[in-house]
Amino acid sequence: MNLSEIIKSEYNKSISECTNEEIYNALLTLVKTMAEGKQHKNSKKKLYYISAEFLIGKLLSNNLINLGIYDDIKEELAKNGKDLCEIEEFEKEPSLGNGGLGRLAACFLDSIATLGLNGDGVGLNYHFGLFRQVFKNNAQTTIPDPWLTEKSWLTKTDVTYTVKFRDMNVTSRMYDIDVTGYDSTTNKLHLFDIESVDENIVEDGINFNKEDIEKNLTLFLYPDDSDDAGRILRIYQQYFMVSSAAQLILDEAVEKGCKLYDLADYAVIQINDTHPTMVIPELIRLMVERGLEMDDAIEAVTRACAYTNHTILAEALEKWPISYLKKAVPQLIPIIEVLDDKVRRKYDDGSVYIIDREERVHMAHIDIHYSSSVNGVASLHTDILKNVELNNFYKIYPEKFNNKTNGITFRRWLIHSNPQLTELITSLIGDGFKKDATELEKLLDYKDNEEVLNKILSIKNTKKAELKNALMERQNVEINENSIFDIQIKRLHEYKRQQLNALYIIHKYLEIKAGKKPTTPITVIFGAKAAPAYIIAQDIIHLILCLQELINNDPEVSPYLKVVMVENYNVTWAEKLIPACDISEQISLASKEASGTGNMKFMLNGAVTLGTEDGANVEIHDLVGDDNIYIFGDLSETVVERYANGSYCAAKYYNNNPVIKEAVDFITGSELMSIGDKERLERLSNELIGKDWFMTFPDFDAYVKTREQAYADYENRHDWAKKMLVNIAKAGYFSSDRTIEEYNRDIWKLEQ
Ligand code: CR6
Repeated sequence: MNLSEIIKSEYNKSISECTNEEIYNALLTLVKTMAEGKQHKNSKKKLYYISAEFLIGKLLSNNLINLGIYDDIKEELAKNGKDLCEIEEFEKEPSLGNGGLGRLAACFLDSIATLGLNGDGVGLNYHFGLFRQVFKNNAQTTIPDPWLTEKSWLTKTDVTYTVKFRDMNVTSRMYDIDVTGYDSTTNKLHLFDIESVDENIVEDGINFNKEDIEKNLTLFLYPDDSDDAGRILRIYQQYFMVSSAAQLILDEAVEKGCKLYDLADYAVIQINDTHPTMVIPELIRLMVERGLEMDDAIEAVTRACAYTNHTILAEALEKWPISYLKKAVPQLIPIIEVLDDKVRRKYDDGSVYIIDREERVHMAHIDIHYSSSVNGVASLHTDILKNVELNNFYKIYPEKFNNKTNGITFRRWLIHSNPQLTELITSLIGDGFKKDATELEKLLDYKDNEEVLNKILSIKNTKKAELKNALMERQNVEINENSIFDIQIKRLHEYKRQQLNALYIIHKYLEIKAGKKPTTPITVIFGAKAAPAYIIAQDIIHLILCLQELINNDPEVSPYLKVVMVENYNVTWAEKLIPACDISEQISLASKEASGTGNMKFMLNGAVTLGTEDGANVEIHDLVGDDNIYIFGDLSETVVERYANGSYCAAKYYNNNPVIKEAVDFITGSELMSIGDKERLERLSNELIGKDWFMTFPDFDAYVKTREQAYADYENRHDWAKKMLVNIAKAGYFSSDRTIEEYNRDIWKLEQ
């Protein structure tokens, strides 16, 4: 059935007579029907990508593109006086993720389907997602972010499992979202949920009774874990996810004739960060329950599992007190004790034990001992894991460690979000790059082609004008489309150093006040959510919002400098911001950003990176060369060393560097900042002077200097356009198709 036939049968109307909502619903039916016809044939071995987050974004355009009908549908609608972009507005973006890890999982699903691999995602159906961010009085407030509507991409299935907790049994039900591959087969994203969840228990922002598990289990992603009840709720969620996943995996394998001991011939389980770790003891438990010897079950599960580490921040590696696990899932304790005991018998080194002296279970340690692969997500990150953070494990299992540099799907981050650039590229080098992204290198032939360079600049201008309009429409903020768009969008975290960017803004503001005006005006744009329990992160948002108010209302400065923080930054915002960006801020403290993936999206859209030698920036630098990136700051070895010898003293920098002192003092000392909350600003200032754990001060001078250099170079539009072109041309390496091919070649080994 085509679109008009569906509309005829569902509404008994023609396209032009329908409301946008009716057309949206009809498109859902069309896509689902087409996707159904392309289901993967379900070969013997299957990948299960288990993740607490899947930040999938809106799906309509993406599905139309992947099914090859985007242009036709757009045209058909236009002929009938309808606009596909307006219809897309009906779709609510599911906020089933937090940041890069969740978006990575979504890009991976796209590439897995595109490469025709047999692999599904498994996660949870959070009703209110992470949260919706609303700014009030220059601060972040949080409310639920509902996305489930009567008609959506979600299909309720008949698959249900019983999940047993200490104090109750619940029934999990599987809901499916089709994952269409680009010109390829369709896979599934399975999201589990329970029917007893009650959205009405949420009141006053995102607060709810954390102990009422039957009613709260799948309300939110990452519920506040600043108290015991919140932490135990997270364990309930994680176990609910993995117990459902484990039952699904075993059922599907057995149905294909698998003997439990041979699980690895039928299933490979990618554990995305530590949240799904309990799938290991749960699978072992289920196998023993079904008659396998414990040792055999452990071996079978170890062969089938693989673990991806996404962080070197020690505080982000989950460690659950045994007492908490006992409260929620006591059935796993004997298994975890056996796993720990085996480690203790083999190794003397207490740092690799699963259960530590304080009776806490180190989830990553379970993953490393009991999976067959451990990977980092960028080359530098994997090196740091091997040589520093997980060195004791690397010495035991050198063969398990491998690197898989992250990637992004070009279907969403180029074809969908930047059709103008896609069209230009296609007109120059054909459309082979859509399936083989390395073909983008052919663009290098046009490096000195004036006409092409001008077109690239003109597309950037178009995208900047589009963003200007979106900001006006959504946030009633006016920006100058002829200014330099300097953008930092990512979760708010001290290690990502939005505070460094904010200090630069203060410095620049003071310079302009003193009469030193930039040649081209500058618009600094932020987008970031902060975890509700992360106070300093909230304080940094507060500082940025105060600077926004102060600077934008200062008639002396605002013609030259503007600050904008988009509210509720999400995938939909990213799709508008990234194509419009001139300078991509990737300024994390070297050694702390495992990879970053925003950096790749910006590069692909012709933004030039201003960054530290961290995460995948290192690989971007290698690819584009010194002339096409702005690198500054201390190297990761210096940083690692400085932490190790405990020599860093922020106050020394503050006292000895007048530029730093001036910028920091402005936060609490300037009358102009009285628009802010004194407590918040003082806490932030004290944190910087007294601690500055992520070492913003040592990099400050280099940051200012390099940023000024980038702004100066921007003035030569011809040379800048060349840098843009080189960045686009070299982005092919960061296609998630490449990443997934590597996962499959080295770890999954699925039929293609
Ligand atoms: N925050 C890393 O910090 C990486 C993504 C995906 C992160 C980031 O550098 O690009 O994972 N880590 O690998 C975690 O979420 C733990 C992230 O998204």
